[in-house]
Amino acid sequence: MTFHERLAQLQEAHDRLLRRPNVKADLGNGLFDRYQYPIVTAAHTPLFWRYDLNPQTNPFLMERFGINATFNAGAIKVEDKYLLILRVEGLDRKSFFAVAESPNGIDQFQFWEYPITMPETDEPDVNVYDMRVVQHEDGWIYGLFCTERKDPAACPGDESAAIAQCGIARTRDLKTWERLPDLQTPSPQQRNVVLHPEWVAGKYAFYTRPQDGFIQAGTGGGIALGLADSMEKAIITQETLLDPKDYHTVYEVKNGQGPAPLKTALGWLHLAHGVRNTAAGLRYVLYTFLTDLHDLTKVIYKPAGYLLAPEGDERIGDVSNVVFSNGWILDDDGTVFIYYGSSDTRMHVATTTLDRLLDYVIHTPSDGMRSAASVQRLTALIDRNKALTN
Ligand code: M1P
Repeated sequence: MTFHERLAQLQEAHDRLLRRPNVKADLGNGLFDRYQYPIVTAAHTPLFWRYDLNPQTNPFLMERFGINATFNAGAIKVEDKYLLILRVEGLDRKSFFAVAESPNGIDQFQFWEYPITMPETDEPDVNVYDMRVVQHEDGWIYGLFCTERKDPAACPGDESAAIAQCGIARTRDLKTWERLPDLQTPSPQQRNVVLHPEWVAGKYAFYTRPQDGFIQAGTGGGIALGLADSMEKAIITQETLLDPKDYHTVYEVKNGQGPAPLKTALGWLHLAHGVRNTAAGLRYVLYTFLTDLHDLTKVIYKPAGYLLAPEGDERIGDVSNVVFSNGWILDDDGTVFIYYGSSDTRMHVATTTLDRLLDYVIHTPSDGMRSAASVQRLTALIDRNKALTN
């Protein structure tokens, strides 16, 4: 096959992938709909990223910049376009951010020509990932993300010890970004930090996830809230735990805020991930809770268990048995697009409505914390259903 024949075939396959309509999968659970296909994969990245298209310098038309995965995207709707700010990971394991846009939020996602050039601080990032994008009341769009660097205190020979901190950048158009100093908190490590979209007592409010080590949350047990006076030098001196990890739950090992919460008439609706231990390793699922409109540290409803867990092909990938969300979009008609990465490999969407999510969060009892309590709850439901048919 000639260079040009191969290129034509690659282009045809890529076009077909980008045009492929997505369809709702099966009956669903009444709460949300999954879709048949992932919405963004490594194969969605432009051919002109992956290939040198010059026959002189790449006669075999081979990939010169391979992409390993596209996942854990922040999300925002701007001028009728659904935008994902993806974590794109190359074959070299380094992640960077790139925007893909869709006209409808469920298919036809197409990458912008260039990835985001994220300015660095005086201490260069080794790896950046999992951006939460928030349109704040102050007029800026902020991107908060994890910046990872080698732990200077690592024992000799330990090439995996790292320090995770919250990087902060802001933009007006998602193309040009201004980097601000990293967030300072009392915790030695931070991941999954999210900016609250509104002022709180005239300050910026952050959901944090204090953790003792790079992987282990340790005593830093849960989602916390902290306030800072400015974004130009964001310093949190106190973190108040609002959603702790808990024994024998889907968030027994650790948890983390997903995207920024959605404001509803009944409270702030949160999406988060919870992590539990299994013999096969960690299992990541998504769960929800509602906090008080005025006291952001007060959880007023929290259904037992998970909202969404890895299913089918989602269960397999670079880090299997993981779903992770750091982006969702609430449309004007009440539709909610939940964007989630599966197994650190690809992006999916699930759609629902704000009404459904609120119905779920308010009417699903909280965790009874014992098997007997679950049986009691199930028996009561069966009794009520039997009474309907008798
Ligand atoms: O590999 C699973 C996830 O692990 C981390 O999440 P957490 O900090 O809660 O453990 C993140 O690196 C995330 O990107 C990843 O999906």
